[in-house]
Amino acid sequence: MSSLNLVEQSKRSAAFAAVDKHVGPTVRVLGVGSGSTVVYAAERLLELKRLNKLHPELLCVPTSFQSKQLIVDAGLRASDLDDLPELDPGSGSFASIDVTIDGADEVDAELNAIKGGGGAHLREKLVAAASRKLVLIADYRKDSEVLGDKWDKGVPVEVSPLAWSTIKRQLERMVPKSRVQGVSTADAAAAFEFNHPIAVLRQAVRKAGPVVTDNGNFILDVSMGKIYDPLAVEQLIKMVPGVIEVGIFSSMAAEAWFGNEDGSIACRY
Ligand code: ABF
Repeated sequence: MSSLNLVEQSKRSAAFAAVDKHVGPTVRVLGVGSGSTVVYAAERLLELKRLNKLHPELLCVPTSFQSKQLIVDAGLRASDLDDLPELDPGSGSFASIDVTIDGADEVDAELNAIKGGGGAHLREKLVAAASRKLVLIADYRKDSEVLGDKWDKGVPVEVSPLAWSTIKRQLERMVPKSRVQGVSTADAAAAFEFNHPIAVLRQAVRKAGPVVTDNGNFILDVSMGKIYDPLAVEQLIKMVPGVIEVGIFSSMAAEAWFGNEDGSIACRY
């Protein structure tokens, strides 16, 4: 009987299934996400490396300091995103990564995701955008119908420290209709549940003061209830001057793998 508890076992099952399906001898460049579920993906990569089931020159692109440590500890080679050539020069795609495997804080029925609970969503989104395919892995607590239904810590928004309180005020004036939809209030469907979002500066747990990301920025966690139109909300937040990146990944994931409470595995695609 595994010594892992139910949640950890479900993370591990999802991670192993996704790696086994997507990472084999033909994958030359792999994006490696951040968080605790990806730790199990790195465990499986180490096993596959030992079994000689990985490309001998596999390059891994990290999404955070933690991610790079996972790559190094698995005995794999790390590469920066900008050091990689396009995979399909002359095509419509600028992808330089075959596939990226990353965690998530919540995934809805249409594969939209909230990411950034760990504060790495800027690099995660850059790596995801440069990938032919983004595959999410998560435990059953992240499997949701609509964003904001299970994840109650708000949407992580990386912002410039220069004007974080001004940005906070602007985000809290967002309205769920009209300006979001670009049509009159009467016609617009609400993009999110609350009448106005609540933005909270993420504080560091041990030392007094705000969390500072790997990129030297602050994070506002923006609660707005259920998010009915992730793309509209992502775009609206992104438009606020000083917002660096939003932890809503609208329509970026090709698949999401979940470990279920009963030990089974589910793949949404
Ligand atoms: C990273 O890991 C973040 O985007 C996301 O917030 C977090 C998920 O963490 P965990 O896998 O520990 O649940 O991918």
